[in-house]
Amino acid sequence: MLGKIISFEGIEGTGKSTQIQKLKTFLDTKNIDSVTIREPGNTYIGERIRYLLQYDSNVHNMCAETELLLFEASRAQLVREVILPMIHKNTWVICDRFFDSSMAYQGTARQLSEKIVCQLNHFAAGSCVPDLTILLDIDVDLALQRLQQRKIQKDRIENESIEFFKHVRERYLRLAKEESRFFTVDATLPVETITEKICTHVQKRFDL
Ligand code: Z5A
Repeated sequence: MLGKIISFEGIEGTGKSTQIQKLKTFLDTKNIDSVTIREPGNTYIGERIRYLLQYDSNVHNMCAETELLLFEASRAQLVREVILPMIHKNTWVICDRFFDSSMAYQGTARQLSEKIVCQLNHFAAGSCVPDLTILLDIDVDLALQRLQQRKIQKDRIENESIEFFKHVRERYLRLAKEESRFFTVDATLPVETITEKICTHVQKRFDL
């Protein structure tokens, strides 16, 4: 039997990392082996790409096409080095972002061809499609306020305009309407309420 893939999506500051840890704890109580991973990253190559994409202070002029290809390169490595081996061991994989991020950020907000993003997503992810995608949805201003409170250094993409993140959010909401694998949760609710909604949904969806 193959392990399931559950991805979390949303603009920054929606609480993805917080809820991923809570879902992992819930799966532990059900005796389901799981790992948490993040995109970009989680392999040597992926972490090097993450640094280049987000924190390298020598990067000032990365074009959108390069950005997309770097996210896809990190994804291709992650799928083959981590995700496929894990699901073949019947371990569930909880992903902090997956290919829907490329559609929302590079396809819509960076205005690249959605057809090309879709083709590259398929090329990089191969047969790996999330069994469930949890979209944490929040107003952009509120999410940015949360990030300001966190007071850690902003990365290259976090410095984009509010308009940029509004486009990302709108595309996520459209994806959630188009694809039945999505479950959208109001990310302004208290942490515990969101966890309860997610765990109840996972329990029902996978008959746990
Ligand atoms: N990117 C892309 O462009 N294309 C791609 O294909 C991929 C990614 C894969 C990766 O960011 C960047 O790469 C991201 C998209 C782009 N860029 N941006 N900008 P990352 O991995 O560094 O981080 P992130 O994914 O954007 O998430 P984050 O900033 O770490 O936030 P989060 O994980 O969603 O939230 P959190 O850390 O759990 O919570 C944020 C704060 O809110 C924290 O202080 C919490 O205590 C608080 N919090 C959480 N939940 C609540 C609730 N319910 N109420 C109140 N406060 C809360």
